Amino acid sequence: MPVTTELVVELDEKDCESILSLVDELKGTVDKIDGDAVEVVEKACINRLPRHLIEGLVAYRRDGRTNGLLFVRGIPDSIVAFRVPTPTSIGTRPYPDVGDLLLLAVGSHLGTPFSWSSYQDGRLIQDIIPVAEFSNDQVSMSSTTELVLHVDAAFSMATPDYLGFIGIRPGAHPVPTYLSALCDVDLEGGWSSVLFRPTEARDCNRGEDADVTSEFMPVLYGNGAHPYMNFDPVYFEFPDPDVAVAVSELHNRLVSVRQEVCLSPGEMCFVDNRRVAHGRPAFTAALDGTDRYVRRACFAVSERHLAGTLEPTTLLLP
Ligand SMILES: O=C(O)CCC(=O)C(=O)O
Ligand SMILES: [Fe+2]
Repeated sequence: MPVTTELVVELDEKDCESILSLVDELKGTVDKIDGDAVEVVEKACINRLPRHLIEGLVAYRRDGRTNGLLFVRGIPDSIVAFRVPTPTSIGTRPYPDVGDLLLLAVGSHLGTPFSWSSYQDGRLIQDIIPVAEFSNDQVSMSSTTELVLHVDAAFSMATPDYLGFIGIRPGAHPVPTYLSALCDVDLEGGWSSVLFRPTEARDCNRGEDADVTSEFMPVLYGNGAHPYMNFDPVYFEFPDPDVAVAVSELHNRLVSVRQEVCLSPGEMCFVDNRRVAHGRPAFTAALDGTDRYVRRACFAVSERHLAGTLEPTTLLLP
């Protein structure tokens, strides 16, 4: 069971009124989300978001002692923005809408949103929805397979610092997101020491014809008592058998501390993608507009390490 607590910011009626009027203004100004639009959103938010929300975001960014989760609650789930049907394919819904702008207005206080040009048409805010053609895959659009605990873009220079999720619809039978904080895992006892050494991690999911790519990085890194993780046991395999065994032990321990979170419409969750793994159980998708619907964005605290690869006008990586 998790032993640490997350940060929660509760918005009251007045807070919500001011945020929603800000987002309404933005809706009239921003007709796509790219580098320029992100700047417009960031400038519009200066002195406009509730003070305790900003304080919560700053505390979350600064305080490594919490478990790496921040929830922002209180946006009324009755607002029209959350009555949109769940799309059944990617790239067909109006973009941006109020949900996108809410996630961006709040999340941009943690970092710069970015994505990959090949992912969901290069949209900075992606739909986590079941899509028929991906049902059996190990991707956010699957449904019949469990999405195994992982951090996004592990073993990469572009590992996001934070992921932002906003609930749009829980689905008729609510489907949770699994969240497992590394600080809830007991790393004592020597079993984890091999994970702190740089090791070969082979990307084993690129299809049969593609070259296998390897990275040499540690699975756990940073402070020994409060480490970060490169964890994605489905996409990466480890030729060193000691590492493979320890990764599987880490997986079991992350499963044993995992929490299940169902985001209600308008509820936001920010996840420290280096300290908290996420996943999702298998579920049956109806594909009729009523399925679970979450949106997601990746944030980088600093773009310096991405300079030269992150396209500044689109905020996309190749
Ligand atoms: O479906 C979920 O809750 C998580 C999906 C996921 O892994 C992601 O969006 O990165
Ligand atoms: Fe993910």
